[in-house]
Amino acid sequence: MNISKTEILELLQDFSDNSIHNSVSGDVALSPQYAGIRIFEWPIVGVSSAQDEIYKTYTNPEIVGENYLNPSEWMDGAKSIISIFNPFTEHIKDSNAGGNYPSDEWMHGRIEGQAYVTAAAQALAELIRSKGGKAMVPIADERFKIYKEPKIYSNWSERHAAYVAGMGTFSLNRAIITKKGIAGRFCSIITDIELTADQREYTGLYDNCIMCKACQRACPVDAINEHGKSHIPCNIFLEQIKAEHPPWYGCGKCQAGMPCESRIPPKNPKADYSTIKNIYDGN
Ligand code: B12
Repeated sequence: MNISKTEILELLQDFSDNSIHNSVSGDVALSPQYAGIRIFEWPIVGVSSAQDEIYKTYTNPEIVGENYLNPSEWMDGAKSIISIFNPFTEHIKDSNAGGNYPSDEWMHGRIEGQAYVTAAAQALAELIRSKGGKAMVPIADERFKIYKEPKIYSNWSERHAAYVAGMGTFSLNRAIITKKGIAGRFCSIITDIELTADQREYTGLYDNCIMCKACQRACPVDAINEHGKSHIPCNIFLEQIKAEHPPWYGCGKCQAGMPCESRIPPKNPKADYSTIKNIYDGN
């Protein structure tokens, strides 16, 4: 059983261009003008090995959490993890830059966008299965769970899989900055096919962040400071938005319009990462 990274990318690009899930349908559009807008551009992909030692550290409560399940716990015989980053279209990003309230388009990106992201990962898993391999999508598995105690985290973290797969590093606001930027959504697939793992072109957790603090200034609820982002005020704000627009919500002011929105910003030799706390206020 063999599948190349080129085949993987081609499938995802084709899905991106042709799936009905990659646009807002008229039935759910928050306003008729959003009907048919495209949600994501073509994705980028990174691969990590299920044997990578970093995965073994993720049950540490200071990294992900004690209920974290490593790739072999999700799937017997796991060999590779494919991490996919789906960058939002310019329309979605531009609509949400500035202000203190998420744009309707961004909220569509959060809700309908997540449906697309899962569907694309499932389509790739299906391709692998059709060729005789095993594949599963953790966030679509019935065991996937988000915990609220002792902090907010899930038993499979897309950002932490992306970090191992060489996709990018964390930022002051803790989201991952990839070569296609920060504004987008991740998904991942665990498979028993052996793909060559990508090299990580970084050594530090925050290497792609230039510590410009633009996200700190943009956060509507002051959740970000020099220590990083406290997930609690961020979560409270998201809950408030959801109560106002069920089931839609989102924020992303720390992503849209930022210097890292669509790329890794040019390095800042003066960036000082020493103030960032890897774990902030227990969250
Ligand atoms: C729960 C959750 C939240 C919680 C926050 C809780 C949290 N802890 O992250 C709330 C509801 C507040 C939230 C908010 C948002 N979220 Co959210 N969220 C998630 C979810 C479901 C799980 C996150 C998780 O488990 N984190 C684990 C914890 C422990 O992470 P952490 O503390 O930040 O990690 C630090 C430590 O691990 C530390 N560290 C210390 N030692 C070491 C050692 C090593 C080796 C490593 C790697 C790290 C490390 O480094 C990390 C960064 O500081 C993921 C989806 C998923 N299944 O992964 C999406 C996800 C993180 N969210 C996402 C987004 C987009 C958002 C929002 C912008 C909302 C929106 N869509 O409009 C906001 C703000 C994002 C931000 N800046 O953080 C995206 C991020 C995309 C990106 N570019 O990175 C994700 C990946 C969803 C997706 N499918 O793409 N989210």
